[in-house]
Amino acid sequence: SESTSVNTNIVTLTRFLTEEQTKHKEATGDFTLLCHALQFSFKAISYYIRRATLVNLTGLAGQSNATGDDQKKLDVIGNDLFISAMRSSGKCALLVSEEEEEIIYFKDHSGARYAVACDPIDGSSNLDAGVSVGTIFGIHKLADGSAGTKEDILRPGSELLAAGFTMYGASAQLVITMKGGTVNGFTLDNSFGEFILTHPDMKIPKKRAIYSVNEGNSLYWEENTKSYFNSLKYPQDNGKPYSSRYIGSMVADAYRTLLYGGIFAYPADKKSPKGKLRILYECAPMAMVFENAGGQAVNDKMRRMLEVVPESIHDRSGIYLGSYDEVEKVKSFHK
Ligand code: AHM
Ligand code: MG
Repeated sequence: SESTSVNTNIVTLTRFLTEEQTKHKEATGDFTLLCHALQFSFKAISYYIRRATLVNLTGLAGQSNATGDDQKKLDVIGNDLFISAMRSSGKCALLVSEEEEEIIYFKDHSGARYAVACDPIDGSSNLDAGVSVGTIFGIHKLADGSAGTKEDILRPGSELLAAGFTMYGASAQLVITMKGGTVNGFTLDNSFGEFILTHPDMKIPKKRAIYSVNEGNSLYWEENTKSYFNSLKYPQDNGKPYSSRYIGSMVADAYRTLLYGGIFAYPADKKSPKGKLRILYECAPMAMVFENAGGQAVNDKMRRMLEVVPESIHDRSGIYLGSYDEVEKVKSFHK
């Protein structure tokens, strides 16, 4: 009504998922249940991150993870929360986590049809400073007749059923997209304990003069990488140079890029010839979000990121993702 400006017709993530499910006649509700478990893990991780400094959860856990990074206490908690959520959903057959060397198989879930890849807390070097971090996830469906094997997760991103991330920033922002669908953003309302649809049908601006890359690596960059970024900083014809923004949390840098436009890149270089970011739980889910929002994502060879097939579960790739026009420009420098 006109009498109040309070929105009483709120679309929660729960409502959104239910409505999505009814659009698919063949849907069994399993995917929705899996998403509810995901949603719970995001709320729980968000809660612990926000209390970290108060309850002695900053600092190292005293171990290294599968890929040799120092594990923070919150990396361990985030990973445990995520694994428990996936196990208890009963719908997840196998899970790849950045924090686990091997695939986790949930053998007791015979009817489970999904394979999930996740980075429970991405950007954890930022944790102790209270800077934004995030969780990234990608969901595949098992091949027909499969009980869940490595081959079910070593798939190109183009086959992802759903993907997205939650950024734990000033508020928790969840972005999710389904195969062939739109991109929708939700904000966690802490008092309701619900993710509320605040960014329906997100579209990345076609271009914007902002670049996001760790320039401390430029010594190791290949020539075409250097000339591309130099072209942004030293434009010809008296054009204005781009602004630079780099948080060092992929989720936060990508979320800003999604909203404002521009380019996020972590190129492969002479020091990391395969790149730094992981295909299954960093590059591919982000690429799906960006493509479904009208942007593009490519690897160093200018191949569509979603077509890259990982050779191993922790396989890495260089990546450029961003506005449609900006990625075209990236390509023109890599011919
Ligand atoms: P992590 O998964 O160990 O946290 O590392 C991934 C993070 C990304 O969030 C971010 O884009 C990148 O590493 C930053 O790396 P760098 O510190 O080399 O710039
Ligand atoms: Mg991580």
